[in-house]
Amino acid sequence: MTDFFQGIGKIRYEGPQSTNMLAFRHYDADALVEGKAMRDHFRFAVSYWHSFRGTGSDPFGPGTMIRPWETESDPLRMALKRVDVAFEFLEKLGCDFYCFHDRDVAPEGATLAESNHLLDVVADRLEEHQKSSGKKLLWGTANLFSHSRYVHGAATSPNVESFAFAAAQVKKALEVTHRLGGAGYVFWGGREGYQCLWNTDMKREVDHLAAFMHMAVDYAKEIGFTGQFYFEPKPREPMKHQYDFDSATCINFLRTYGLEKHVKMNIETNHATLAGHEMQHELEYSGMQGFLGSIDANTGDTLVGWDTDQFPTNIYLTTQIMYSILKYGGLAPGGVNFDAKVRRESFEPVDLFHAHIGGMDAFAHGLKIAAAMRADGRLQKLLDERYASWSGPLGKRIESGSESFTSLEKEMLARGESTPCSSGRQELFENVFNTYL
Ligand code: XLS
Ligand code: NI
Ligand code: NI
Repeated sequence: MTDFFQGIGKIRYEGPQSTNMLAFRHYDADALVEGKAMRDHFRFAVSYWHSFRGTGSDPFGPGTMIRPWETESDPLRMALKRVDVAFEFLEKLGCDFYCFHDRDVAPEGATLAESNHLLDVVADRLEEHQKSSGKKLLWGTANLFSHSRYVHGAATSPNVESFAFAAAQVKKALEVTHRLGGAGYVFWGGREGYQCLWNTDMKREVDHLAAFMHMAVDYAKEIGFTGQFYFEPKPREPMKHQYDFDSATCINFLRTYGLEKHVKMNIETNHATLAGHEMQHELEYSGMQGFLGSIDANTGDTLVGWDTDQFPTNIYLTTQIMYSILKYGGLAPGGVNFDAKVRRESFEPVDLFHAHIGGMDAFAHGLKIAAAMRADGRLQKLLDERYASWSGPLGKRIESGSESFTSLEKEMLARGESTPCSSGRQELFENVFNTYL
């Protein structure tokens, strides 16, 4: 193996007592939880864009990252070398998957044909590494937001050729994802939204977005790509309003345009926060509708109002997430992708390890707690008690659809008044939750 991350060996599970910070305390890949290996619960992925293309730049200053391997001046040679770095990282970390945008892994050429060629060359290298390491592609996607041709959006651009170029770009990204055995493909809206409604034909734009997705679904069928499509909600940033606002909005869009059989949600924590929701809300909403597909694991900062994409370390959060994921039967073929970046101030290569180890451990810890909560069932019992009246004869008749306004009026005229409500016991529920932490 190469040795770009000098002095760092394979990260191993050492258990909760370990004081070695380059070891896992909770993530034990083959350990079984609810009869399933941890690695299969999570299907952890590293985001190529943040970890291998992130420079640490922000609106106030340039990049700060020290990446000793960034030495090649030729963009293609550098792209190929970076693949070696990325796979060394995956192997040392013991992470099974990665995710990429087309333009993260390969440089953009002067023409579409040239860009496609460059992507093919890099895909060869990715394929070689996948074969020799056993690492896999969780999902691929296309960058439809950085280039100036997408200044007004891609699938929702008022410029038809931006739409057409984006279609060609996604066609290629799908081919490469398919060739690399990708388990999925993500649509994140990028600049699909608006800054001002006076200059925006919203109906036309949203119709175009749907047409675009249908073309992707059709093309996947044509080439035999059977991976799962995902739609990733985000309410704003860079646009004032993005059409993929939150799960409820996305699911409504998919159903309206007949895409519901083909596309599920890829839920990201920081995007949920931006939408004014908790991650748990987004997971529950998608899960109850049968649209929970995959997650982008990160977290925001309540004191900073933008998408800070921080690594998740909060056990309370990861427990909530894993509780919902277990409830809805797991994520596969989706997984837990660290769409997260090390802080601008954390500029050394070793910080990439600390960040991912911490995230994986926080999730593994959360999984153990969530499984213990489910095994013991105290919280579920309290929840069932709260809804106990619905398990009586009247509730059963309503839930099975055999009651009407008229029959219910008759029932309540006879009863006179409803029985008093019982306490919601929110504090008790919260206290019970804390007993597991
Ligand atoms: C940006 C998104 C992006 C998608 C992939 O905010 O999270 O990284 O996950 O295009
Ligand atoms: Ni994301
Ligand atoms: Ni994000």
